[in-house]
Amino acid sequence: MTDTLTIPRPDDWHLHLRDGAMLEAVLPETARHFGRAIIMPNLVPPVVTGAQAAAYRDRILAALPEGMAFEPLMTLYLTEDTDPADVAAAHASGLVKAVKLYPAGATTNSASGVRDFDKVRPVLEKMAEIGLPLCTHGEVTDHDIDIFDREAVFIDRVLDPIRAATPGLRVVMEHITTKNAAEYVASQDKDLGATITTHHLIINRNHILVGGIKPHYYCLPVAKREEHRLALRAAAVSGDARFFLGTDSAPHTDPNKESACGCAGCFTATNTMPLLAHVFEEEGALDKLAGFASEHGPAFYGLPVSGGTLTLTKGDAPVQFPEKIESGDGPVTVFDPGFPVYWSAE
Ligand code: OTD
Ligand code: ZN
Ligand code: ZN
Repeated sequence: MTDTLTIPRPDDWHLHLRDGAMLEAVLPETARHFGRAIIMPNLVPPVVTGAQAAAYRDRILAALPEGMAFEPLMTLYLTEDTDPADVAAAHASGLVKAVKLYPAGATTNSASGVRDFDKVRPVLEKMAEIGLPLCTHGEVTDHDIDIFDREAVFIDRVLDPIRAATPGLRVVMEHITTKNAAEYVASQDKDLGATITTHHLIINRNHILVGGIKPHYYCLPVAKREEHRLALRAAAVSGDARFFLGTDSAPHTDPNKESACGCAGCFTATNTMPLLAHVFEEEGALDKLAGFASEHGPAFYGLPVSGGTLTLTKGDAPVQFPEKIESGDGPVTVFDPGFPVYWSAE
């Protein structure tokens, strides 16, 4: 038996491409299936200015293999010194599609993020005025807040106050991992959206910790209890246009993952679309996949749906995805869902 599903070409509304040799290795994995992606700015040093974003976009396009079509949608890394005029110019030129808020220290390469939210108020006000979305890594970093509670506390202490103080600011709560976030987003207006990753629809915290520590399932925000995973699945297949795909595919080499202090990040670019077909089929919601992966994101960002299509095919035998991809920096392990997948994408 073979099932096929054709959807408009999907986009990834949260992606880490890195730079240099890693960029070269991972870019084709995304460009094979996706039309566009929101490119995270957490390089070392971060992409802070419009000029840096333009240079990074050129490096991405230069790394794109001949014959592949892919549009990087650039973002700026918000710092306490970000200049509202530079942000407005980068937006007006069409270069930049969002600004990224990292609470300082929340995740990989976020040391230059925001400590004092009052300092970025002029930038947020400018963004509300010009309709430029704010993407948020929604976790507080207070040492006394348990890591499993950091997303829920961020909503109360940071996100809700910022939105109340900045009417008209469009915000994407990225890579949501809790029922609390799904419920908060669903209870708000259309100025708030949320991305959901592939891996958070598949793993809960037991996958990381039961039977030995699994570094390739460790990412931030860390996967939560099963009830949260189920709430994310319900949101993803709900058809509610505020929820859309952002893989947060975040490559690290195996030595950097399999270490006494392993890096956070799951690399899902290679098999995300087949995994999503599996998940949506399991939920009896294959008809909702086009909305989640291809339509809701562009609608939030005010862009047309990507041109072209992607066809997902379910075969009789499990698909063998590569276990690793090779990069000039070393091997990168591809996310293993832990169950057989019969879907492939082309
Ligand atoms: N989470 N790893 C990374 C970023 C994200 O919070 C994120 O966006 C990374 O490696 O850049 C991760 O686990
Ligand atoms: Zn993040
Ligand atoms: Zn990310």
